[in-house]
Amino acid sequence: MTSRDIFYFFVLFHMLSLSSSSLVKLNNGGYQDIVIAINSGIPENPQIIENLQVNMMKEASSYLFSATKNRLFIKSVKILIPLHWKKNNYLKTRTESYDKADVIVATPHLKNGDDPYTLQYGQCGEKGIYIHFTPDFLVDDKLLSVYGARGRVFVHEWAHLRWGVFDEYNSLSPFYIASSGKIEATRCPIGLKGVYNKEQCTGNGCKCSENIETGLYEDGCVYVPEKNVASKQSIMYLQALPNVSEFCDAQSHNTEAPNLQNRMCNYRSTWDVIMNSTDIQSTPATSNTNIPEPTITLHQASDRVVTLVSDVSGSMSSSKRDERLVQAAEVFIMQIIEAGSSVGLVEFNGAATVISPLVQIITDAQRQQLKGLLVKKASGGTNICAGIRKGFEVNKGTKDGSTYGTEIVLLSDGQDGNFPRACYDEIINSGAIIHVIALGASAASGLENISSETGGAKFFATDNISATGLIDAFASIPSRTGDISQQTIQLESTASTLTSRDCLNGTIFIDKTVGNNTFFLVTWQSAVPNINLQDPKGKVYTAVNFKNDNTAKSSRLEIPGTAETGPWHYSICNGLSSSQAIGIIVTSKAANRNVPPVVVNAHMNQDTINYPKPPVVYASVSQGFLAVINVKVTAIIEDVNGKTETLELQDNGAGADIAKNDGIYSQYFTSFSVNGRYNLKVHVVSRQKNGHLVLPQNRALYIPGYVEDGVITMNPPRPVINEEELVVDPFSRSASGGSFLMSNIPTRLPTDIFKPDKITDLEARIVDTSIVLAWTATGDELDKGTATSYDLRMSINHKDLRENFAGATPVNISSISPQEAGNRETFSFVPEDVVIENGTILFFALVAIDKAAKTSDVSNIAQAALIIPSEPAPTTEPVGDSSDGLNITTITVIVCSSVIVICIIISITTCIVSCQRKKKNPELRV
Ligand SMILES: [Ca+2]
Ligand SMILES: [Ca+2]
Repeated sequence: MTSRDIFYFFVLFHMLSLSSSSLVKLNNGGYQDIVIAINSGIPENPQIIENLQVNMMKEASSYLFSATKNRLFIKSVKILIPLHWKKNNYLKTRTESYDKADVIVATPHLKNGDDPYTLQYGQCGEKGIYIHFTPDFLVDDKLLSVYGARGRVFVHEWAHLRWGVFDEYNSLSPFYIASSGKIEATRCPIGLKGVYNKEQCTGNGCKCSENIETGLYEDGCVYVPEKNVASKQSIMYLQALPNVSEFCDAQSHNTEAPNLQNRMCNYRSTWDVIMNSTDIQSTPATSNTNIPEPTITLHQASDRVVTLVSDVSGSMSSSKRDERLVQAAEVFIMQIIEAGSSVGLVEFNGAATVISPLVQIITDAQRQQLKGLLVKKASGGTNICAGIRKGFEVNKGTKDGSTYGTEIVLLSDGQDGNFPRACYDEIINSGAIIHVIALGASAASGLENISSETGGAKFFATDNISATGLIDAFASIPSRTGDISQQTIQLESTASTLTSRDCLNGTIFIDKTVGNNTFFLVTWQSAVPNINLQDPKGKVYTAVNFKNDNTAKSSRLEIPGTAETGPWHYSICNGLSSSQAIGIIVTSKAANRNVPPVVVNAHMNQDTINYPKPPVVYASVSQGFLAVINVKVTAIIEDVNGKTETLELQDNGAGADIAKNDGIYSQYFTSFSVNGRYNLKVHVVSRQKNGHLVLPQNRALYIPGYVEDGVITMNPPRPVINEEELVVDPFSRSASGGSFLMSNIPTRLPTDIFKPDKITDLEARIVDTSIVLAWTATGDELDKGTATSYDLRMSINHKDLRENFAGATPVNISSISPQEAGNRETFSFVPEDVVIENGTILFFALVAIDKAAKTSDVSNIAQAALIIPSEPAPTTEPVGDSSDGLNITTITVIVCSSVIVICIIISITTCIVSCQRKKKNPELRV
């Protein structure tokens, strides 16, 4: 191995440890550089910093150490202070930023409670995106009895974020019928004691009754835990109880509870999943329990400093790259970069040149000044390190002369054998963030690594001139401040090569969350096209209202003030006798500082995907910290040759999508054919008022109250959000999801690559003498296409079916042929050799088989139960006023009077559907 090989080995190794966007490192059991960022919208409050430092992180470290059985602790934490908080000799930020922080502290825009939660939508064992705490959670001590001590809550959330485990409670499915026939609260371990009580009640009105239709406790009934239980488990259920200090393990795990942990992790315990994480696997337990206290440092960003470092080497003249660069850089300067930022310009080929030192954007004049310096050019070789060094030089033109926390936007189309080797150390030591845009098929391979190492974003634009990839990249460079009101939001981005007289027509919806600084930009190749743009009130704008720019080859209209809300129709026609590529890009900003705009963020499950691991596309649509559901999300994936694939992303809880109605829209991408870079772009459109806001999932449990020495003390009930505030106006959004790399794809792909994806939403019920089953069809290739057949099995024992599917009783299901993936399947049959009678509990699971005889993993297990209660009149045991009133057994054996058919489905999805039917919007209750 040469020294160069060793270097690249090092770089590669370093990269692999940084597959998520987090910059956290694990070193001898200590987590280093956990980033906690405070949102810029929060008024200055030293108590937040104090409580993070003194009470949360120190407590979290020792709790974490004991929870991981003397392995892991917190070594160092960086707290990022908002720019507008007064200067206090805080350290300068380097590559840390709000948008890449592990933990964010921010206020929810609707007063919807203070539930801490983790944004997590990967598979079992995969890392989450971030943890969210509200300022009230951090400073209001009254909330300690609702969520438990802050350090403990941190560890609960850290387990979601870092090890990909899920909650053991389920606010949508709080009760279930156990194999024993008893009603149980969804929890782990099952032995954890408590009582069933109404949340809002007084005196005798607190008794819980059973719902005659479901056989479970009625709405408003909650499980109130006993405070001083001996059990040490479980942190993913009730970390707030004083003695709880461990995760549920294989012995104590409750496999029957209808929670996300069981569904996502195939009925494994949380500790089992955590034990298999690389964090635990790489860290032996220690006998030395004397762990150091975490080092906590405070950092504050300065005003934004960005230098655009553009490649002008000879190859930039091919495929009009130089022209398209000027066009896209102009959009960045005129529309994207926020006022107050300082911008510099550098060009490089074999050597680098400063085109402009830093200019602070105050008015439009500075934007015009910078724009005037953009000229298309292309000659010479490619020396990326020279460009970056020159960029650092420009960025040093700040007050303190440091590159820490400054940014470089690096665009290159060329190969450079010396990159990043020749400047790797300088880049890492600079403390600067480097965003990269790779252009064309032969851009240097090391670009993305540099972006990941420095916390930057990465994009790829092809040479397809009728695509908007390059502008999308510039438009999607994140504003790192967390000040969403200043962030440019793309509403539309589309382009096409139009023949003579051909038109690009469409409608975009401007909703009330956006509308300031709205720009309509029309790009063209040869001549200004005929433009007709009509606002919602019928006002028409034509090409004469647009400012035309012959250098950037674009026409721009800025709408003064706040743009009219509603549909804007456009028709852009090529008036030439020859073809030309024409595009339209619409950007806007928040209409109101205090109302966060609806945004979409898209990305792949990994930056580098090694065949045959299936790539997954994710798009999260949200407003503030609420998820937006029921909207249409389309992903467009473009390969290195410009070939595109369009996918409708789903929020249906089937296939790649782990949870229904959580505002995370997902889909597998299976139609790849070549290795190399791909780019991802998403469009979101909601044409009617179908869009709806819901609370995020994976929230820490809001503990309704406690039982202590036989006395029930309830916490205040959660606030309820006004339904009207949750309706989302029609809107349009567009965003780049960055680039990803596919590798190891063989030249000759097999005709069948993937097995059908696991079915995760099987449900079963008993209707008279029949069993009725329903599930979402999976596909031949994961969740694509049509499987060939199903194999359905039943058992009277959950464990037997789970552990030995092949040995369970087969059910003849040959009468149905699978439908195309995504469709709802139903199947009913009368079981032979089983008499359906009072007390019958049956379990079902199935697999799908494809054309190549590949078999899916075994589905979730669905339960069908028939309980015919014999006791008349519904009653419940009074709680707290009898000596054994706290014994759950005495409560759960009491059943309601009429004959009921009970259907319990061990699937979150089903509950969401049924709960919504029962209650108009259960997610509103927080
Ligand atoms: Ca989803
Ligand atoms: Ca297949």
